[in-house]
Amino acid sequence: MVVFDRPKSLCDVPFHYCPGCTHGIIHRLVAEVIDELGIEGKTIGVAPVGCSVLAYNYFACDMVEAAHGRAPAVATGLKRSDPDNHIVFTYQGDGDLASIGTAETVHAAARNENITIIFVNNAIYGMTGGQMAPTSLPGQVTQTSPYGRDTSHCGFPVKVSEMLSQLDGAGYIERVAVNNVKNVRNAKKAIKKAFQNQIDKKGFSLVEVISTCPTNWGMTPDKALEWVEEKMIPYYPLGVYKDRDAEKKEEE
Ligand SMILES: Cc1ncc(C[n+]2csc(CCOP(=O)(O)OP(=O)(O)O)c2C)c(N)n1
Repeated sequence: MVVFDRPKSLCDVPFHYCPGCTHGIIHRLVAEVIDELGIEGKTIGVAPVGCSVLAYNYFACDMVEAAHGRAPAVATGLKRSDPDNHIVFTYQGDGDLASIGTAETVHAAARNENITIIFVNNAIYGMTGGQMAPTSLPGQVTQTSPYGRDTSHCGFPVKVSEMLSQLDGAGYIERVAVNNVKNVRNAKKAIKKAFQNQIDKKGFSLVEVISTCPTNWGMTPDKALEWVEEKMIPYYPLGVYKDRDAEKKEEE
């Protein structure tokens, strides 16, 4: 009996990610969802700039590379060119989505673009060597905040899910984590819903996944998982921030 297998939507190549980085788990969840929904033939992913820039090597579907932060704009074009036959997702880090790409993200949500965004928040710029990100926590030590993020001159983190949930255009926004089995299961449910919403033409869906970067956080993989539980989740509470569908049902 086969109890564990590689999803068809993941290519048979080793990931380049560092030990303890959770990009690999999130890739797997996205691939499992694509398989389960039977959309592998029509799915187009938009790969970002950041550690997951090589996502086009890993997902066995069509992939398009976007300039840093511009994935929601590229996804908009791909989706609108054939809305009935393209299932389009972006896969973006916090530097990508919440810094250089803030405008594209906010306006794609405001327009209620029928796309799915997987937003990987590891509170740091991973690929470029661990600089402070828009989501780095107050007090967090990074390459560019060696004494800890000082909010008096670096300002405060951007809470993407809270911010986007204020927009009438945003359909579904949920924050999840992948630091333990229970959270991984919930993350998969949220990712599946975000793709199903697109199939059902329900509009803009974004899943924020709290992720790890042991290398740039300067931690072992197990300490990084503890840091997610003790520091990140209290600052970025998990849960559904917006579900237009559920709100409509409540009103009825
Ligand atoms: C226009 C532009 N500016 C800056 C860069 C440099 N750059 C590459 S990756 C990156 C940060 C990526 O961080 P994040 O999106 O958080 O993803 P992670 O690597 O942590 O997964 C930056 C600033 C670039 N490639 N293009």
